[in-house]
Amino acid sequence: MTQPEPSLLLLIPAYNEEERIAPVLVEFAEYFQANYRGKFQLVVVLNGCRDNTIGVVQRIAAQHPTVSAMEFKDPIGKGGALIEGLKLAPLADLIGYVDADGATGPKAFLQLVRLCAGYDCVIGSRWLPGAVLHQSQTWMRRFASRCFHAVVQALLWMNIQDTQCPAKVMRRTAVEKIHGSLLTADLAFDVNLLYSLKRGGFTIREEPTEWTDKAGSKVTQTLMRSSLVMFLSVVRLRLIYSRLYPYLRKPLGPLETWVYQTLHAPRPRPGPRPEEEQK
Ligand SMILES: Nc1nc2c(ncn2[C@@H]2O[C@H](COP(=O)(O)OP(=O)(O)O)[C@@H](O)[C@H]2O)c(=O)[nH]1
Ligand SMILES: [Mg+2]
Repeated sequence: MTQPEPSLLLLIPAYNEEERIAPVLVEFAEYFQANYRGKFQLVVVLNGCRDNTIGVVQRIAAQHPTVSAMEFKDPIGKGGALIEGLKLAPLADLIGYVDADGATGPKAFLQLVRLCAGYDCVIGSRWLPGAVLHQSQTWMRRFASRCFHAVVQALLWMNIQDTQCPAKVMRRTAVEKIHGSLLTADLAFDVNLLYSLKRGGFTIREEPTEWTDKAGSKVTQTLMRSSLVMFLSVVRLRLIYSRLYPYLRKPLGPLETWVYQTLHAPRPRPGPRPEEEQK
């Protein structure tokens, strides 16, 4: 008899996704029901949606009991939504996330899940040889992505080619250990997550994945502003882990509030107090 597989919780952050999310939820629910020999739960984490994403998710959830939703009224951002979703980590052995637009399909995600047997975290990569891009991002997005990668590498030295691919899966133990150090609510959340895992001594495997860029991205519509916010969040992360941070924490507080408010970006969680151990 074949061994059961670890229980799996898949989070999907969603903001105004009523047009794109339904087929993705059905595809994941059906694929995992047919192909996964462990408990599977899919939780959509919504916040501040101005459309009927919640209605669409509830309709699918009524037909597929593995699907459910968590909704937050405040504009907590994609990172903020994932920080909330990751609080559900005790529900499963493995916790992962993908985007609501189906850029990563269930088959590609399951490949990452199965690799997680040997690592604490497995992340999909669009920039490693072997990646299959059925539809690439626009050249502007790819250019922005490589500039961002250069900044992340220069400041944090993680040697990860694609920190931003939203196809990641982690062991519960790793998520629980680092959750308190997840402070970034915007799209640089992934960098914060990976940096915390590295600092915690957890193993990360970057694996070429299959990817189809989808129309309807909200990030592309606000690329300049999103990129600036992400850049500032990576600099902030660097500062938080610098020796100077105990002296910078106080003066930076009001500046941070002003910057994120001015840029209409979700506010990060406050950095650790000097007496708190930096994890
Ligand atoms: N919960 C939540 N999800 C968000 C927010 N902003 C973006 N997302 C989700 O993040 C994912 C990526 O967004 P998308 O516009 O496709 O960006 P792209 O694929 O990077 O171009 C999608 O699942 C969005 O619904 C947000 O503020 N809150
Ligand atoms: Mg997308």
